[in-house]
Amino acid sequence: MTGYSVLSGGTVVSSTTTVRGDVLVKDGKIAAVGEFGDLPLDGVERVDVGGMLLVPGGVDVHTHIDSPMMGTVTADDFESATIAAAVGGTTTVVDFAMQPKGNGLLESLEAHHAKARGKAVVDYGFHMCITDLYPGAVGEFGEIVQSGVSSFKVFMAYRGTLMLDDGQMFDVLRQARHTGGQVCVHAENGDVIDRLAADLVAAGKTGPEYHEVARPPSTEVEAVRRAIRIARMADAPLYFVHLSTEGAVEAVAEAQSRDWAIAGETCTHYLTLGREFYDRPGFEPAKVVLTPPLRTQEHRDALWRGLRAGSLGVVSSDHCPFCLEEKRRLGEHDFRLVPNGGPGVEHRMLVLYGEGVARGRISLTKFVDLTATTPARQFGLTGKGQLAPGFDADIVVLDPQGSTTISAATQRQRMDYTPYEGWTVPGAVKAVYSRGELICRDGVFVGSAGRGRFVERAAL
Ligand code: DUC
Ligand code: ZN
Ligand code: ZN
Repeated sequence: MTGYSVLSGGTVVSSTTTVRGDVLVKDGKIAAVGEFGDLPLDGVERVDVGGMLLVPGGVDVHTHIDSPMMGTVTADDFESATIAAAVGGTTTVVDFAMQPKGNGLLESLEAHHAKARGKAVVDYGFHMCITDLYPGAVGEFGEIVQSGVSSFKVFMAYRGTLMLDDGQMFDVLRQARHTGGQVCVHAENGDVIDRLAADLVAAGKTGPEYHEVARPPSTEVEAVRRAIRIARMADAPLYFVHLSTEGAVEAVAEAQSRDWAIAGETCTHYLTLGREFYDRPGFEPAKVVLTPPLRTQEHRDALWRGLRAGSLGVVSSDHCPFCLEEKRRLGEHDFRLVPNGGPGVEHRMLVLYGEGVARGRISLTKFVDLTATTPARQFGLTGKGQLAPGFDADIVVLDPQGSTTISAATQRQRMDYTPYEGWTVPGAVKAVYSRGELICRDGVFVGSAGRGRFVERAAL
């Protein structure tokens, strides 16, 4: 027994190349990538992956697992969310550790660690989500970054609960830069949204379909442009989460053309689902009470262009699951109370493969770049996101001839719906390896709870 195993005869995809080859694995790491067919590999366990694509395990840098939000808690715990991630081909998540108002940053972070420990089935990291910048809070940034949590998230919306004002955002940016952390921002003009929403409710427009009306594209674009200016004043890099509009892509591209350290992500649903969802009858639109909301085709086209041009570098899921029944319980009579978010970690890889690669919108190498390589690099996951010697052997065996039908009845995320109900997408995840261990076979999770490790991420 040599401890080696080899996945042989597949097509190995990186963010830049697609080559026929084998992947040699030892002790949970990739030992070599090449053609080993003629070598006498005695005692090496061989797995035939002929006809299959071998891609790096997905890195989803935007999830909210077991997280308090809008008077409730997201529906997945670390076990169910990471099993869902695994069966969908994602082997690392970076989750938002929420600071409940009134609680300290370090104590909130520790509470989130406790939720993940013993439960996560894939590797995970955290961003520190700041909702309450109490005196002395920035003094804790150094310790947080040193503990491997090298990014923070702030909100420009949800005044009174999550939002920081511009001055506080400036403080966070400045101190994050000093401590080697980066800041992620939710960019929407929350005050304008609150007024638009209040007007709608006052006019009796209380249904979930009005969530979209209260959050027009300009509320995102204005906040993106303002946040870029504030980041420049603080001389700090900035990463935009969940961008949804053409104007936001333009603002980010403009900043990048000036060589400013501005990065942006969009999410699977903004690329693949349209605002028409809000025209569905009854309470159905609540399924896509996501923030920001779904947009028109024009915006989707701009997002795809942004991915191809490189101004948007990451596609995340923004997995923030609330069951429809929970949305109804809280917000049936007032859309402002519907918890904002939906499921996505399970289907990010395959929906992007189907809608992106199979439809010719992005190349296979770009798919790998957006789902694994750039998110890992952006967030200091130095051992993840590539099938190259020395990297963790997080490998997805993807059957390009296969197909997958998405349904709430069969999904592993702990949810009573999926916005992709009934979709059949090209591609199937045949096997998933995490640090060399087979954890999924033919869509069935075969790993164990608690095997996932907290990954300390590098500072900037
Ligand atoms: N922002 C997120 O990143 N996720 C869900 C809700 C929100 O406002
Ligand atoms: Zn957000
Ligand atoms: Zn989110």
